[in-house]
Amino acid sequence: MIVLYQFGPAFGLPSLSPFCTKVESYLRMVGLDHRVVEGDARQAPKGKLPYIEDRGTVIADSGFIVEHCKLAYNRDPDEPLSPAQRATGLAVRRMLEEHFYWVLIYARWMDEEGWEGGYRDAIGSMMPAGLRQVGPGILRRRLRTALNRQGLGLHSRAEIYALGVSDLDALADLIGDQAFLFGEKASSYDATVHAFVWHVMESPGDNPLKRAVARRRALADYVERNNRAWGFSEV
Ligand SMILES: N[C@@H](CCC(=O)N[C@@H](CS)C(=O)NCC(=O)O)C(=O)O
Repeated sequence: MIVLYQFGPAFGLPSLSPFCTKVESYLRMVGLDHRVVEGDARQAPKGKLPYIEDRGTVIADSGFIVEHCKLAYNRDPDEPLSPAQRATGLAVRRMLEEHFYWVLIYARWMDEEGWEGGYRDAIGSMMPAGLRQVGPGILRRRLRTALNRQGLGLHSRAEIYALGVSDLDALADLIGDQAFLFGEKASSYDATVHAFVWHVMESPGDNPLKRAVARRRALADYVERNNRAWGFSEV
């Protein structure tokens, strides 16, 4: 059985990390048996979660995990997609994982609304008792440096959120009134979209991203539909 190592649950989400939620969504979508274990990024092969262990093989990175499962178990929900749909799916995935992710980092770690609103405590609760007081602040400083080096952190609060809201608006326009990103059947790209939008909805505090999801009803409906379809309602 596949063992999925991920960050623990928080705010009603199955994991604090959208990449971990993405993998769990995919595994549920394609009906692959798996066991979820709380992992430690310091022990992870690439220093990040998620990673999986599958019959003695360890695979790190959500994208490589999905590719492995598609091949090893012949569970490729993207098979019916046209080349143009796959190209769109990949572009959407990259937008969320390589750009929007940093906006989410800002909302959770840098914006006082998210940090004081519950994120600091959520991070602290996952640390050993002796580190709970100082640990979150140390990680916050490291992430501020990372965010500045990536470039997003150099913008103003209003600019960062405007960039994120334009990603969410693009998603809402793409989904429209469809059940999933490409119609009536879910694809692996839905695992990413579902995870990131769900993580916005359940982030602590108030911010323009949450307001954008509330304004674009298609997004909230999409998440609720996916949660039901993949049995997340009882998380
Ligand atoms: N490209 C990776 C990204 C995974 C990732 O960024 N994980 C973060 C949590 S959201 C992590 O483990 N961070 C711990 C660290 O950097 O120390 C994937 O798709 O799995």
